[in-house]
Amino acid sequence: MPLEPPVRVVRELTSRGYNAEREAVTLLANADEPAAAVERAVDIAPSDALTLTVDHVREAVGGAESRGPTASGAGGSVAESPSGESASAANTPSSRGNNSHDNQDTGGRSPGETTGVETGAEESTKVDSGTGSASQQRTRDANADADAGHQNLDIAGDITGESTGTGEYKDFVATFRDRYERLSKKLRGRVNHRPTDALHSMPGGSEAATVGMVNDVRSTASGHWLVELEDTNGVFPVLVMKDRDIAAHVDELLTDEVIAVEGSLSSDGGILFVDELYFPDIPRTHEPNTADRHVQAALVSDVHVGSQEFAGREWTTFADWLHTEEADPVEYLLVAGDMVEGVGVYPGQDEELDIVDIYEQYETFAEHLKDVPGDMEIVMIPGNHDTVRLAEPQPAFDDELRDIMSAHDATITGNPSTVTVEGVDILMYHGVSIDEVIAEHPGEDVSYDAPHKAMEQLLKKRHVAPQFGGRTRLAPEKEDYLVIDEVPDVFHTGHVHKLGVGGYHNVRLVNSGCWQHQTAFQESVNIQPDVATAPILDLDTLDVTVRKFR
Ligand code: D5M
Ligand code: FE
Ligand code: ZN
Repeated sequence: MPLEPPVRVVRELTSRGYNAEREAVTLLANADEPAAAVERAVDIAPSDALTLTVDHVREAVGGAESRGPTASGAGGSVAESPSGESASAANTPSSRGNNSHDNQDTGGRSPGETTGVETGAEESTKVDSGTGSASQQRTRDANADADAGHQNLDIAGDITGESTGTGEYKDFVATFRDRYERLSKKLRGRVNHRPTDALHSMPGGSEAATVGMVNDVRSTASGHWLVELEDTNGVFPVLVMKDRDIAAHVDELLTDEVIAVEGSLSSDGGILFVDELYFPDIPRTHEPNTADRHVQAALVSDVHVGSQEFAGREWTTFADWLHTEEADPVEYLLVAGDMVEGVGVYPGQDEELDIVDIYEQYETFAEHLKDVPGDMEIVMIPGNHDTVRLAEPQPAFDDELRDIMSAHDATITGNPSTVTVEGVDILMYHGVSIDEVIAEHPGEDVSYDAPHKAMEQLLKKRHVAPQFGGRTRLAPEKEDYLVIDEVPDVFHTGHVHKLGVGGYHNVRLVNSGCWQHQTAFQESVNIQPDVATAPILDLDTLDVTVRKFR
């Protein structure tokens, strides 16, 4: 049993401005005189060191003084750990790792159909795959060098440093042209498509198909749906009859998304009667990548430091838990935007600010980040409350903010970005368009209580923010960075402050909750935020365990 709980050691180090590797904390907590060991380790560490390493501590405590963590009773070393709850969303996508089971038929049950999140279980009954605490001792020494260089992290699709848009009309044309090109490519194989100008010259009554961007959706006097599709050659009206099954899909349409339709031309050739409607979608056969060892990532977002409602106590509980043996496999922390509350984001927001200076907000956020084990890899993208341009794609934090948040040497990238962690492709997107998908979607299945259902819609449309001109602000760029070109293995969003875990065609979907208690606005619209929940993703199975820290 350690003489000093690791969390107390962490506090002590944090108060002296140090971040520490978990192994270092364990060693200190197990030293004969932890307080003295902390003193010596701090003395030994160079004054410009941000992270206290195992080597510093070894030097401080000397080989003989340190005892390994006890194998018995994990509870002993987590004396101040949360009485958290956990639940598992199992039923994973099939693995294609080295040890993958042969061509399993995944056709029957996609994770989306089978995954549920139960949040009632006690921590003691958690569904964590049965690894005993004795075997959970951190053995990361061997990996220390690898950890240092972000070897297991790769970034793609990041706008940072690539922005060329000037906001002029011609830039928007380029963005939309690129969107059309890339999404129509995904649809062209499925229909024998004709450009809109060719449709105009086909004889009435012909069978025809086209791929277009949705310009407008209207209902006719008799209740049918008239959809105007646009391609690079012009526009063409198509009609979906209200009694057809596909009419349900019309309700899901957002303007500016790209679809394909197939049917027959009217006798005068002026309109296409639709028999089939296709979304770019992702294939059901997607086989997700998985890590080849047991390693986990905590997927969080919406920390909102600086808000009076920031759940600081709960964040601390979470950070403390990350120092426990139980959290040993959690080597990555992904933060999907809204690090801070920001200033002037919504009318009247200043009345709910705890910290009014934006830089002070980031400084305080950085302090909270220091509570997280120093050897965790952190990835951050901005959200709509952060200090980067609001229009998407959002570039990563600038140098000044990076400096403020430098303690962890985090990977700081744009919104959206695809982050490859241990071979698993995770599409991170803050999630402003989720508000829009929920607002526009007719059915009750897509709601704030099921944000992952809105995420399914985004995957189906192969675009993280299909609709232009609504809540989601888009920046014109040479390319459309918001197209979901490659199928991710995991889609991670936040923004709506509601927890959602699901799956769609073998892609794991996670919408993080938040670290901000209910705001006056949320109260006015009756949104109950999911505060202090941390979905923990198994990178080797893509299972998710939801942990609560309140
Ligand atoms: O967004 C948190 C959630 O609350 C998201 O669904 C938007 C919504 N929200 C919060 N405040 C407002 C106001 N004032 N108007 C409209 N929608 C709002 P977040 O990005 O954390 O503010
Ligand atoms: Fe938020
Ligand atoms: Zn947000």
